[in-house]
Amino acid sequence: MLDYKIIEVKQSIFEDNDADAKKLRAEIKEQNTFLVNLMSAPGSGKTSTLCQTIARLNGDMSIGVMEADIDSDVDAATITKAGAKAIQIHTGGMCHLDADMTRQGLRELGTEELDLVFLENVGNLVCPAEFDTGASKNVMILSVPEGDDKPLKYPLMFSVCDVVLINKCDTLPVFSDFSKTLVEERIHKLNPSALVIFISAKTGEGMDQWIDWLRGEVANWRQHE
Ligand SMILES: Nc1nc2c(ncn2[C@@H]2O[C@H](COP(=O)(O)OP(=O)(O)OP(=O)(O)O)[C@@H](O)[C@H]2O)c(=O)[nH]1
Ligand SMILES: [Mg+2]
Repeated sequence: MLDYKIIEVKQSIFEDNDADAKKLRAEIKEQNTFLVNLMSAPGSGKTSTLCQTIARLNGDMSIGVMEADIDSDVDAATITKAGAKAIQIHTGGMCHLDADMTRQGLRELGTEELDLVFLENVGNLVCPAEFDTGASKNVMILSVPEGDDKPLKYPLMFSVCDVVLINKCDTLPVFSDFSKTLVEERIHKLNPSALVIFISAKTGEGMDQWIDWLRGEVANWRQHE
């Protein structure tokens, strides 16, 4: 018997996803659950970063994770082992989640008693950027081996994010042509207010700054929005 549910979600029948996302944001605000949409290319370190995040926030906040994938449930199993409540969402071949698919996931996860929920979106840098999921904040991960030119190639993804985590910084000595200065310049040209944090989910580098940002945003959202 698995410790987590696996659900199949259907693409929304709503034509206006933006309006539905706005509605969902209000619904989850009522429940006092802060939702973060985490996006990246496959393998950039979403699940690893979430495991580190869960370990650091454990005891302070109750955390849930919705793992979205076209197939498989390996990430939900990893997150459950890390100590958070998880569900695996199968998207039926879709390469993104829209607001109603996110709503279906939240319903199955059960957000009562959860302070913070992460949606690990389907791994790719194109489709997820086009759909507002209803999350309070969008965060993306770019990992060092992918190269510092990705903001030039996938501008929409970098434009819709509140935070860009540059992961796998422990590999910088190997990928020595990756320029931290250049990648930050390219991101800020597209999105001047994006917060860029250099991290390693392997060594823990930069995690304090990421956790501080999360704590601050949750507290601010509870007070003001
Ligand atoms: N060296 C190094 N490896 C990392 C780091 N973060 C993740 N990895 C490795 O990168 C691989 C992919 O990590 P995941 O966390 O599964 O990445 P993901 O984005 O969740 O992958 P998908 O869900 O398949 O899109 C694994 O082998 C991790 O151990 C890091 O900071 N440094
Ligand atoms: Mg993953």
